[in-house]
Amino acid sequence: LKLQTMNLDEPLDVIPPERCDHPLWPEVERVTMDQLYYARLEVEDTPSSGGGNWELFAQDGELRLYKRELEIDGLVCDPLKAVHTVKGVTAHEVCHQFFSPDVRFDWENTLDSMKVVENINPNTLVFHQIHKRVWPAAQRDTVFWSHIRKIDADTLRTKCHPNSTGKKLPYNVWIVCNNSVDRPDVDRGGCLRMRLVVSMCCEMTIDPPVDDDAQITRDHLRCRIIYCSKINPGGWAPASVLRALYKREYPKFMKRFSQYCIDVYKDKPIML
Ligand code: 16C
Repeated sequence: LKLQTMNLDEPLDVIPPERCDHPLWPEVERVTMDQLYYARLEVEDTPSSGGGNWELFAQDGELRLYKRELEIDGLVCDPLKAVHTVKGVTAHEVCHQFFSPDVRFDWENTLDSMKVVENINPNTLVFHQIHKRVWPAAQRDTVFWSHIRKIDADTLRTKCHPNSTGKKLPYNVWIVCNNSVDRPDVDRGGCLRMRLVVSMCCEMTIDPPVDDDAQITRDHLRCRIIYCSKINPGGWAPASVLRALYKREYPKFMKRFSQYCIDVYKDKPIML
């Protein structure tokens, strides 16, 4: 039985991904695990392990945003890492809202249009998005696969944090990974095609701890959101406009999206 024909009501975390025979699947596996590792490296970790060299550019309460300046062929491609801690929501809930096409327009304000162009399996979709035009640059579009998964405790212990063994393990971790895919068949409609690698990694802790999951209420939930992005604008865009734009827009996005998740779930049963 192929995943494409499976019941969409099946909980996402019990779908064995290795059963997928889509040609993109090995890339989905590899990039998602790489992004999980990259996201969970602390900003102070050494450059040789993939961390370090981050420059704090915005801070507001628990929210911190870091950038690295990078230009490729004269285009600004600065990697971004944003870290936020929010209360009252689970890692699963936050990732579900970030992944689900049904609610994309409820929190995403960079879009003119969004379409699911392929359904790889219930936890992996291919999106085509046309973003709002930013003057004076040309309008951009993106085509990317988006994958959501729960990271089990064994994977966390053995693969994810070889250099921070003393650290308390989260109750669970969920990740959504978005990665550009070559799809010349998807009409650009006159846009320049941007390339991106984006991840939202959520680590959840129960604070204070409980003896039994049945005792968990929303007051116990702490969700650490690590949002990473690497975007190549794909063609001419003035560096100063681009840097001013992301410095203003990423903090707004992190605050808007996390508040949106809190509001959606505040009176709903907990989705662990
Ligand atoms: O991750 C986010 N959303 C996901 C679901 O939609 C998905 C999409 C990511 C693409 C976001 C890029 C939007 C750019 C719009 C216009 C670019 C015009 C360039 C010309 C400017 C002179 O993963 C949440 C996304 C939150 C976005 C915050 C706003 C960022 C603005 C700057 C983006 C360009 C960075 C380029 C490299 C430094």
